[in-house]
Amino acid sequence: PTDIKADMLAKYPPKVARKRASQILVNEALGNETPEISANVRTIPGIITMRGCTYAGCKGVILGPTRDIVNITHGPIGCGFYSWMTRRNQTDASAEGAENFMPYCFSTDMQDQDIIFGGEKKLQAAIQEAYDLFHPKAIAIFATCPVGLIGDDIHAVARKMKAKFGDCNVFAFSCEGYKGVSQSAGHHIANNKIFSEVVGENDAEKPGEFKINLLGEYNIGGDGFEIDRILKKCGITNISTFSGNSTYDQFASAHKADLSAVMCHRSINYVADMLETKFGIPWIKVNFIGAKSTAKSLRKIAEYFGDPGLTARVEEVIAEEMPAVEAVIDDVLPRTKGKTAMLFVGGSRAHHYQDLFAEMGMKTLAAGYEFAHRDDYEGRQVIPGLKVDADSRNIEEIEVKADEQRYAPRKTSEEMAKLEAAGLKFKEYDGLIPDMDHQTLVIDDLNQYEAEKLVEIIKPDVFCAGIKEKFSIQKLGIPMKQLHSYDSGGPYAGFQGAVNFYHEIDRLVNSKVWSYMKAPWQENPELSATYVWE
Ligand code: CFM
Ligand code: HCA
Repeated sequence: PTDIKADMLAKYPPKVARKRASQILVNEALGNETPEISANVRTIPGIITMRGCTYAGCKGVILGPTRDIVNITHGPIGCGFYSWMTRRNQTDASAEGAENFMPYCFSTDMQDQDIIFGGEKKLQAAIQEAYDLFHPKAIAIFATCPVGLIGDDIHAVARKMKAKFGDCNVFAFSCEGYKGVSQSAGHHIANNKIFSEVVGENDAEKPGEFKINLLGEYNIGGDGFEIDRILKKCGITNISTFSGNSTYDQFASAHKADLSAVMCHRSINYVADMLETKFGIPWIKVNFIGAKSTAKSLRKIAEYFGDPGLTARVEEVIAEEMPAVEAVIDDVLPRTKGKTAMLFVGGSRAHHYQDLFAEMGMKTLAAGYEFAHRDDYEGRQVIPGLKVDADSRNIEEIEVKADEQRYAPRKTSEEMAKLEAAGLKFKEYDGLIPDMDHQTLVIDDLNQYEAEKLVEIIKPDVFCAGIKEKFSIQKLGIPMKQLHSYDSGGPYAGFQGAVNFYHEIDRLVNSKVWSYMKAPWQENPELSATYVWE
């Protein structure tokens, strides 16, 4: 692996090589020692990164899956158009009277004259038009790069319209694409605003004995539906998912839950903290990717509530669901065992999906995140030592205190101590590095050049990443699986999802089609050209 790292850096100019070297790590995690990686830093100009922008993280990722908020992109039409239904986040709007604005693309469609003379009037008119047409519960406004550059005061417009309507919450996000080094800043901007503007708005009591919030689950390919099916079967009530298959009202009621279960640590761990600080709701890390991980997560939730009836029910559900999963494992394992994978995805899946591959006897040789922070790699214990740089300072921090009326610790400190002593870990995430084998590669913000180089050197049996990587990898003759949109497949979460994934990967890694494939220039030499510089 050390040679592979050197090989990947060989072509870079010295300064670039030095910087990339700190983001490429040969895993030597041993015992309590986790090596340090450089993460959440700017991509070097000129490099073709896999990352997206802050607006994408705010509007597309966090608010995108909420069906009854009208999301207006304030900016040139391209930003709205590209974030229009590209993420496969599903929603269930089948209930009587349910509102669903997700199929729409709302934008102010800024033109040159709006950039020159300002776009606030146009934004105000767009909000009014959306209100008149749909009378939604809430309207959200998202700033794109030019809005920040010309200084439109979107928050003032939002306040004015909210006051004018009286029956519609209007709020705005300063999530200009350049605000942070990646999507991650957009998550933070989105979540802070949802926390301060929406969470706690609805104090109505919620029925249910064991009430949780599922944080950081976005219902891609129907994952959230499968998790909800399992939770329901166990008798666990999901008050709100942030933000898969969600509604405005679910966010407004999140403070009524008694536990937060965190799936994607990167996009939402701070909301889990804020829910605890303000309302007294503890949080644990869960992972519903992988059948064993699903069982483990359910047991963790049951352990927290400490109710013998719930514990028994959870065991029943696991016992009911596992035989179907094991039957498929027994079938595929002889064909998948010993195969290898590489995973380069966002800020949590490059970690979570390793559990699914492990269940199939497959080894992850290299993995990394596009935009996760050091705590997602090394574990939460590094948070106090993280440097606050110019980019992180760009994101507004909100101050959260215990709510005077509504703060109520869900467990006494003795009960919490007892659970901890029994092994239930609160507010904890160990990160990706300690879970990976010795001498594997961990790479942050992998780029186009390095992806191709890695594949050329290691030739994994499957490469997992996103749409921008898909075709360049396939052209190298390697099966490629998208772990963002799942291509057209999914769900992959929970028990039934695991079965879907085993079948899909078995099909991919055992297909002969890739070895028969020839690139166009190999097939038709006349298509290959030599560029002559004159
Ligand atoms: Fe969390 Fe996500 Fe991800 Fe993410 Fe994303 Fe996504 Fe992802 Mo694409 S919130 S970090 S910003 S799990 S959109 S649902 S698939 S990169 S690994
Ligand atoms: C985003 C969304 C994305 C992109 C996926 C991809 C998603 O980052 O803005 O590159 O294939 O999951 O849809 O991560």
